Amino acid sequence: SPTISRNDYQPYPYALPRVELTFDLDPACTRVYSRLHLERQSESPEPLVLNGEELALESVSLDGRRLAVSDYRLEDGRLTLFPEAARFVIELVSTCRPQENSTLMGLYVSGDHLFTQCEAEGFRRITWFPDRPDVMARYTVRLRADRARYPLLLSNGNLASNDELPDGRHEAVWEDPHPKPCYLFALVAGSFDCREQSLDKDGGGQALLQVYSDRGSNSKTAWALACLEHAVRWDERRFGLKLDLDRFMIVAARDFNMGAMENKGLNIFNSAYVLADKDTATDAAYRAIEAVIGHEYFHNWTGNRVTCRDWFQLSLKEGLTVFRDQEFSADMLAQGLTGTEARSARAVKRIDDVSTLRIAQFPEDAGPMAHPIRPESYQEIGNFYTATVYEKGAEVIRMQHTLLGEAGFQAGMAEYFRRHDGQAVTCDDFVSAMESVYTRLHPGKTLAVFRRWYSQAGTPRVTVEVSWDPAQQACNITLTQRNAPAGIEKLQDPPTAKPPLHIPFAIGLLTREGKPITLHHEGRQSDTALLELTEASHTWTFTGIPESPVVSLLRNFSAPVIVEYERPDTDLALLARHDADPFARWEAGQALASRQLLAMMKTGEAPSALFIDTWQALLLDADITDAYRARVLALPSDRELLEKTTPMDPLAAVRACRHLQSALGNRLTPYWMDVYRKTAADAQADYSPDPASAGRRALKNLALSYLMAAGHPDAAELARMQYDVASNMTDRMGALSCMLRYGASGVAIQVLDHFYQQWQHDPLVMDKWFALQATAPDATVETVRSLMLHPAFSLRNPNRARSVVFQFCMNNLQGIHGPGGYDYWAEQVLALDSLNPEIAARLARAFDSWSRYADAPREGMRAALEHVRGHAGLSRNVSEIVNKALK
Ligand code: BAL
Ligand code: ZN
Repeated sequence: SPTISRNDYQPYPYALPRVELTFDLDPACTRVYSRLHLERQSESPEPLVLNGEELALESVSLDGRRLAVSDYRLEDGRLTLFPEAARFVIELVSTCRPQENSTLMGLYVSGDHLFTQCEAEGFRRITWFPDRPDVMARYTVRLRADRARYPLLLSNGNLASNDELPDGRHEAVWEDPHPKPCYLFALVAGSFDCREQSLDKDGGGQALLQVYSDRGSNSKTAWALACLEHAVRWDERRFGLKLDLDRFMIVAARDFNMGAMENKGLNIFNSAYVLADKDTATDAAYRAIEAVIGHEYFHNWTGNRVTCRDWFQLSLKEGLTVFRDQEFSADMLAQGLTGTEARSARAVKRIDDVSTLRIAQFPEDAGPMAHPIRPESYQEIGNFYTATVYEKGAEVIRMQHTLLGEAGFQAGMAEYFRRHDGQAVTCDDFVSAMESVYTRLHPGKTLAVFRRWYSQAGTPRVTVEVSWDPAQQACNITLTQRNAPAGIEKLQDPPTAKPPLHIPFAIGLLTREGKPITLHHEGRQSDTALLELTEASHTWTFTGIPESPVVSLLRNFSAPVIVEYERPDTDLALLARHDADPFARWEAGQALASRQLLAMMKTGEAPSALFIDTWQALLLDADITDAYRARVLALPSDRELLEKTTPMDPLAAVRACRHLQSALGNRLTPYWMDVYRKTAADAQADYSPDPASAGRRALKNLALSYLMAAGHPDAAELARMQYDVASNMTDRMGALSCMLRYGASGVAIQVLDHFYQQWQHDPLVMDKWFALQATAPDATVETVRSLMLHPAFSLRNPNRARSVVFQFCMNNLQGIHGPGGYDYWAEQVLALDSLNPEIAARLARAFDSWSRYADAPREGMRAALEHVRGHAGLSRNVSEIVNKALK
């Protein structure tokens, strides 16, 4: 496949002020009439190139004159016309086949409905068009369909008319007042329930907020609508950004490749991020719905009002919008709290986000798909909706927030919109807007070095040296950064030079009693100092430090780096108990736990008294909230541990995690029991997803898992009882997953069967049922094969494929690295590739890190990758992934 490079960008030679589309909707064959009003941007004639895929072209006219086949060129997904005039109208008629479209890109059928997905390059599967984000147009869309089958016809913007047509058909006309790129186009046709409310817009007027979902599911959309309102209010309050629409619609789809899509005014969502009630959704699902609804809503400004010039700039909208949704979620968790409580509530979100970054993005940055947050090249853009572009992209925005402060960052945002509202721009444009404020706040300083975060791949390593000078009462801290080649950089000869990055590195110092020491830094006094490392190495001196301090490093995870610092366990234990920065405090406990796990893997060593004492202290600390306690008492997952080992030995990682969980369960039994009994006391109370109640349930389920892991004689009974009396899905799932993980398999099978009988008609709950079984420790390839034979299984539905195939391949280390695992993976990648290349390519990435494994698994994974690579007719998506993996 051809490689597309960022540096080859050329502006489109035509402006497209207006687009008129008419759809004769039919699942078997939909006919699309398109009128494009074009204006040449250059002096002399230029060929007009339109993109199209899987379309049948019926006719082309130029200014009303039908063109002969010899008047245009049609090849390789491109339709080229040769207009002479500077302004003209092209009319195209083409058809597409939604029913046959299993890729879920373009126009497709899900259930009884029709949906579209256009980002990144799906619009070309609907009609011939300049399918690139820098061509922005005003759309008028006329939808015609059978009224009985498709009573509701939605598109972007405002409904201009809805009229009857002959033969039981009807027609809706939608006008979108906002110019947009075609990737933000959407249409929906079907029969839905709708929950709506009107909202007083900031600055006057009313807007209608609507959530559409499958008939019969209206009782499950109250939370989604509430989240949407919270998101609107939050964006007004925190960013000063107002809703610019009279109508904002969310529609839930059962078949959806991603989480959701921010189409202007008509968001289409995976139903997993819309539907919730206490019986079917867990606390985690409630929070995820809030995050995704926030994310898509926030795109209305960061993505839609200002969009990307080209797809290399994807992080311009995604990194920024993830940062915004993270802040939204953190503010929602901290609502009504102040001081330490608010900080620890926000830290819970930070801990979860950093854990995701470390599990998904750090390995990506260390593997064959490593790329800067602004990639330099791609073969298939669908492969670059990555943890790097999204999550590391958000970290890069967060660092700018840290460097500028909240007020400075908001001033930078205002400047960004002042310069670029209504435009398609680059990541550089964003940094320039921020830099204009940064330079005003810090005369003489720029973001020139900072910009390298956009062009360098790989996770920087920062080495820390600390020395204390008793004579001077001074503490010297030296930070040294190392940026090793990553991904394809490793193949370059000579290796790419990687200059230093601008790393904001927050630190604190504690006394040996765990008390904070005030630091004097850059004219400010605080317990936390922000060190800005812009060179390879730099030393800072803090004076007035009366004793050799314990250093708290990378507070609040102020930069996406790996810290290297040798220190005794006793320092980590002290920080885990006393660090005033709740993130760094969690981090210290995790570091201590990781050392225990690594020692267990090497020598089978039992956990130290210091470690047990630390966990006991955390269990008894009266000053921390349940949600935060549930985070600090949890152990690193087997996947996190695996990332820390060289070569990677998955089965040893699984064993060590299990062993430590059981040892902690045993050694601290009375405490876990006490926590369990206290937190279980209100199990029958009315369910509420609020953070305090959810925190209590998280702690309860954690305590239960320790008791189960320890094989406590009462634990199985407690789990069974919790399942039986559960008033909500969090408690039910918590109990069931403990039974599957640690309990007697006979009981687990019985309960799974009960669960199935109860919830078989709810697809999202069935996804959980499948996933629980695919991730059970004793699940083998035979287990997942038999799950795939279940009548409710279908590879065509991405949520179902994810709940079985992805869960087994990516989250069941024992299963996938067990007998037949690699062959199963290869077989599923190929089966999915023939249906849905985007989803197949995501599964194909499961073995990105194959070369870091010990001999036997490494060779097995390589053979499986080679098998896939050798398959004839691979999609561009999968081909790019496996070829890069094997390079
Ligand atoms: N733009 C694709 C889905 C999302 O990131 O919101
Ligand atoms: Zn997004």
